[in-house]
Amino acid sequence: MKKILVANRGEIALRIMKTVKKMGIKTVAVFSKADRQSPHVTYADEAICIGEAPSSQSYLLGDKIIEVAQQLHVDAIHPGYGFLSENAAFAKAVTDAGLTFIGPGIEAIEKMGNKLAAKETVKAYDIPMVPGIDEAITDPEKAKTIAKDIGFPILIKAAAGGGGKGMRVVEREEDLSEQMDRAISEAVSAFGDGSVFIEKYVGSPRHIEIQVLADSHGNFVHLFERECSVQRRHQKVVEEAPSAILTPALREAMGTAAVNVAKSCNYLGAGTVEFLVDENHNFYFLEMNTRLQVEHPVTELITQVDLVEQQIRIARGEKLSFTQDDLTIKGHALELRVYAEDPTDNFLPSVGLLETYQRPQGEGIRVDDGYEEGMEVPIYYDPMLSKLITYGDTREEAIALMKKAINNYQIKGIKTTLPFGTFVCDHEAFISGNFDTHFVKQYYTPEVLEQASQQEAEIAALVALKQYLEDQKQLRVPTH
Ligand code: MV4
Repeated sequence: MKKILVANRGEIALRIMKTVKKMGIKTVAVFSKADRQSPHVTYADEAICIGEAPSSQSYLLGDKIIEVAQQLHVDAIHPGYGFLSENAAFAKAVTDAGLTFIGPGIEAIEKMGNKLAAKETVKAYDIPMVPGIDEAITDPEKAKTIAKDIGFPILIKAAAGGGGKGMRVVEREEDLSEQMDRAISEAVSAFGDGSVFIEKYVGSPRHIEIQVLADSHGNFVHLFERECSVQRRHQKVVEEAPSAILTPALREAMGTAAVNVAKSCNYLGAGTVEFLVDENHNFYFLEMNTRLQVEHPVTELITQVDLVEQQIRIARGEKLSFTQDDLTIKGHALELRVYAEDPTDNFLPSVGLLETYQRPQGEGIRVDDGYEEGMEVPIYYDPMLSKLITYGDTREEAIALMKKAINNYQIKGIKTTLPFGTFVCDHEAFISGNFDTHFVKQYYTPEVLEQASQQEAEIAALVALKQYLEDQKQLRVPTH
């Protein structure tokens, strides 16, 4: 493999290229007209403009990207996350064009892309799943029987769904048929597939996922967990590794289950198996993500494994150079997603000119980003500006470092979720580890940030006043 094209933009394109370059492989960037000045473009050995700013006219143009790859004699395509990364048709087109898709096979993408197909695929492996049904349902009467059997509250989910779309909690039997109609029509309009199914609703779950790697020689390992329970409307905000609540025994049980999920679909490369964990520490398989995830850096820090390097080695047909027994957890890592959003105004996107942009630096601090001072943050894409990642010996150390790093991050010109990160790190529930997926909804109001910034302003005013009085004293010293 001599040349890799990265079919993505922003921080992840840059992060992938850094490893590609480190491995002595040439990099090709593709970019839209809105990203001409982006670091991922200037960093690459070669860069080609593939279209207009909207991703439907650039980063989602699979055929165009493959055409560029062939013209530039590229060997492989890394899709990053989002865009074409979990598009089986794209993976197939890449392979059909004689190129290597850095990711799993087409069947694994297809099977894991549909929740019902995923349940079917893992059936033979005895993976714990939330009580429920494993086939699509349309008849409200049948649904009623099943729901009563499972016991309310139940959750209606779309088979093709993701990110919570098409999900409906139903508390009472009399609401079921109406909620089912809604779920079906939501699923049709969002995914073009109205298949829905029913599960027992887990009321206060934690979202814990396991990173896996699989090579083409039949070797599978897991790289422990990431806790992603701090999220807002299905958008993750803070992730960490390891989780504050997993015991070694539970970690091993979940790791084994994750590896079995990967085996069930003949997985290849890096993947993530998502679980819900309830109050009694029962875990249930939710779905598998067949891509490199946004939050992969926390796993890299605690395992000292470069996941992108592993993806490339696996795609080249190499055997994994380590076994499960070689892997251990060292230290604790936290990641804060810094969004260009205003946390005091309902997380409204805040795009525009990055007048000041200075990263925090120092030991235990990693910043994965795709912007520089003076750049415009475009409205066309995901509003994530950067990932602020800290690493320490303990969870307490990682949290303390995160607070310091947030304070040393200088961003002017746009609003960001940095103050929201401080709110999380200062919250008793987060510090104690006693939180679930309802954390943000449960504890966050814009007022808590305004109070915090009000307090900060008062302290600043007092400091200024003290200095002023000191200066006055000095001035009063007689000069003759
Ligand atoms: C659930 C659940 C409770 N019970 N399934 C949300 C997105 C999709 N990946 C699965 N999701 C959930 N499935 C049962 N049976 C609660 C959620 C859920 C959630 C899961 C992970 C992270 C954040 C979440 C926020 C709300 C609901």
